[in-house]
Amino acid sequence: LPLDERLKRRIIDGERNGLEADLDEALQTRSALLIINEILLDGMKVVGELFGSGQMQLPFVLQSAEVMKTAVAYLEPHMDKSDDAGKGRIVLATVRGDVHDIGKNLVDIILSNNGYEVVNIGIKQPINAILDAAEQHDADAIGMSGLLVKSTVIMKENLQEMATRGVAERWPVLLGGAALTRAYVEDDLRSMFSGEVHYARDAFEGLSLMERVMA
Ligand code: B1M
Repeated sequence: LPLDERLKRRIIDGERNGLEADLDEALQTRSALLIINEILLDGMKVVGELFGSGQMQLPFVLQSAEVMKTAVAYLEPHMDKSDDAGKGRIVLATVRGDVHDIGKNLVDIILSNNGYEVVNIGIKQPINAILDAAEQHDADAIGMSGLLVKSTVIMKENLQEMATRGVAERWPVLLGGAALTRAYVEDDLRSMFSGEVHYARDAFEGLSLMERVMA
């Protein structure tokens, strides 16, 4: 198989033997970010489709996710880092009941490499923990990730809870994850939330939104 196909296959098959050698080869012609965006994420997309259509069982999805994480960790030192630092601080979490963290961790990497301080508090985080961390670290923004349809409802509840506590205007909120849509965030959620809430389609939009809310 050609290199790109081979790498994509490694994600789909959850096969990590020889992964590093293939990544090294890919790095000779492309940046680490391009490899992630154009090849590896394509593989994860196929995994999602196979799982969604019942052609792949959960333990194999987990294996694919592990190979994806290994690949991202391997590529991370090869990514461009800006010299700026201290551009702002964001608390990042996957919401309550949701374990998906590959996307959230990519957002962490992209923001960290571009001068932001990221307090990544992990998966399955209830709103209490998110707000406590934002308070404790004197965050400039809050980022919530969630991939399940259920998580989009939880995000709405989280915004309601922020309003109830009187902190809706205290932190701009960035939302991302596969089950969200721009319309849901920018129409439904914005109409019920007095603070700032933004939708990020991917980690790069997360970065440009962070640039915007910090401006
Ligand atoms: Co799960 N899973 N999963 N899963 N899984 C999905 C999400 C699903 C769509 C698969 C499917 O059916 N086709 C489906 C959800 C369906 C729904 O809700 N309607 C699903 C399901 C059902 C489940 C379980 C319930 C399965 C079960 O137990 N029966 C279970 C849920 C457990 C739980 O959360 N309570 C489950 C478990 C798992 C694994 C553990 C096996 C594994 C996760 C491993 C891990 O993350 N550590 C897993 C995986 C890998 C997936 C798929 C295949 C791939 C997700 C992924 O990592 N994508 C996924 C299929 C899919 O998404 N279509 C699926 C790559 C990643 C980079 O993309 O996270 O979307 P993503 O991030 C993107 C953007 O969304 C954005 O930036 C990233 C790209 O730049 N982004 C942000 C994300 N967060 C952001 C935050 C921001 C800004 C941008 O600012 C704050």
